[in-house]
Amino acid sequence: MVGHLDLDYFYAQVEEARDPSLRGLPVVVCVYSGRAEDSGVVSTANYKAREFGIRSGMPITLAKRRLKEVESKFIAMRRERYEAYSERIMTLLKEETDITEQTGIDEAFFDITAKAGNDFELASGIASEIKREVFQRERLTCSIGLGPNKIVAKLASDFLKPDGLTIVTPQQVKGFMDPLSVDKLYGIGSKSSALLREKGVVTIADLARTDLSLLEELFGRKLAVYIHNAANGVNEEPVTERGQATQISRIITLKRDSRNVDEILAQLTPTFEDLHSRVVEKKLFFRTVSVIGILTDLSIRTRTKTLEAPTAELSAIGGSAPDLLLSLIKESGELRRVGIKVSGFNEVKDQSSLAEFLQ
Ligand code: DGT
Ligand code: CA
Repeated sequence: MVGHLDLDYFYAQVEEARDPSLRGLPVVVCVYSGRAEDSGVVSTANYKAREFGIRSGMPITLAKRRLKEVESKFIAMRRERYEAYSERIMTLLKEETDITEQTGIDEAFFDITAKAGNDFELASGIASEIKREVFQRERLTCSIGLGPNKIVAKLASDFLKPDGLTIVTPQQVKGFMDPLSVDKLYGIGSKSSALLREKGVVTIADLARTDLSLLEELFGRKLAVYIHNAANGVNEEPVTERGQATQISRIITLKRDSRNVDEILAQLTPTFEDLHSRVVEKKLFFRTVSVIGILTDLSIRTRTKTLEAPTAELSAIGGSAPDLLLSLIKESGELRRVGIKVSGFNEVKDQSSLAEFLQ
């Protein structure tokens, strides 16, 4: 018994929850690049704004043009705020389900086989309860899909949005999946679906009927088998709890392309504290510090330093960055974006007992 939860128009909905005066207006959350006024892209938009054709990834200038005639609200993305909501909701989900596998900032699979067995009515009650709790605690709506496996659950959460609850029993799987377009299937991106369309494969029903040999030609053996099974509603992949983060990073876009160390450091340094506070929050010790450079041709360069011992000190980040950046720039052209990353984590296991001891 697998579920998939996806928060509705997540970043924009968080902004609405914090500021009720936004309700009813088109709300657009933007990632401003800082280069020129209004340069950057739309991160997401609420459903009112989507009625005007606003989409994730669209240039902010275009979104503003489309909303020129109506009262609307453009807000700069506040990632930390959304992460805090996400963490609380994922914790809630862990309390309500047997296994939770977070797959993005606003989505997760969950398994409730131990709680509900094969009883879809019981499972639907649990899903309604999760929706109610999320709304009561955070004032946010989400959409949930329930099915016999991950493939079906994911399709189901996407089927009815916002605030949806879609239940697909094993008997209903085929009828539910058949008419859907292949690009809805988890693991099929726009490139793969374009390839399939060329072969006349448009719906999942078409895909389910397609010869495995043709799929192998297009995608190779391994992916072909996965896709063939998925299209037939078959997927055995278990919901598995994910481990700790393996790296934490911050990346910024420079005000202008540059290979001047001082100029770049001046813009990168303010991100160190933010990065460091994430490390502290997650109670991690890091062993490596990296500087990442994204060049004007969008190629990526990295320089990494391994520390003598794991640490959680801010000074280890600030102390390593200049040399790493210098060495990176020596062998590269102008940077467009630059980032800082820590990894090689050791969890601090006894934090609470240590805190008690110190008291
Ligand atoms: P939904 O699920 O269709 O109701 O709408 P969202 O906004 O929750 O969309 P989703 O689930 O694909 O993405 C979750 C969040 O991730 C979204 O609120 C903002 C962010 N995001 C999604 N796509 C993009 C993108 O293309 N660029 C940026 N910067 N952020 C994105
Ligand atoms: Ca979402």
